[in-house]
Amino acid sequence: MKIFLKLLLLLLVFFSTPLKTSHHELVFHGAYAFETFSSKGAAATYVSIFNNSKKDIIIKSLSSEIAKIVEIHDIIIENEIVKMQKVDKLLVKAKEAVYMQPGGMHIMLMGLNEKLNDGSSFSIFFLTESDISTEVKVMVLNSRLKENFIN
Ligand SMILES: [Cu+2]
Repeated sequence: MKIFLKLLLLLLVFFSTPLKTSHHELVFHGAYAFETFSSKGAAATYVSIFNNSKKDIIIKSLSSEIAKIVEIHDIIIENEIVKMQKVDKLLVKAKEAVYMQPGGMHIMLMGLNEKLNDGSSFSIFFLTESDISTEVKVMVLNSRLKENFIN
């Protein structure tokens, strides 16, 4: 019964549409994360964001059922040490795109509520400064693909 309820909740999350939807504003493409072997800790997610509109758009917050904290991180090099830095507001300029990828800008899921399983998917909600929420489905990929990406 518990499993059934969980499945039902998952289905509801997948098929529900955000309250406010906007077309031709931000388009999210190819969101993915790698499977994790523990339900604890953090995981990174990557997505490409396209702004097809004529105005700059700022993403002010992210959320997901799968993690307690969802942040955008950038990679900076300080005194030859690679560090992650939180991006409080992500500017996606008019007619431009932001590409996230391993080794660069990424979405950090902290305090995972469950293990990310190969072949499954989950949602992240992106909220813009004009309070438009967009649900983005993230595919969970096999961790073996990760090595191929980095090398
Ligand atoms: Cu990070």
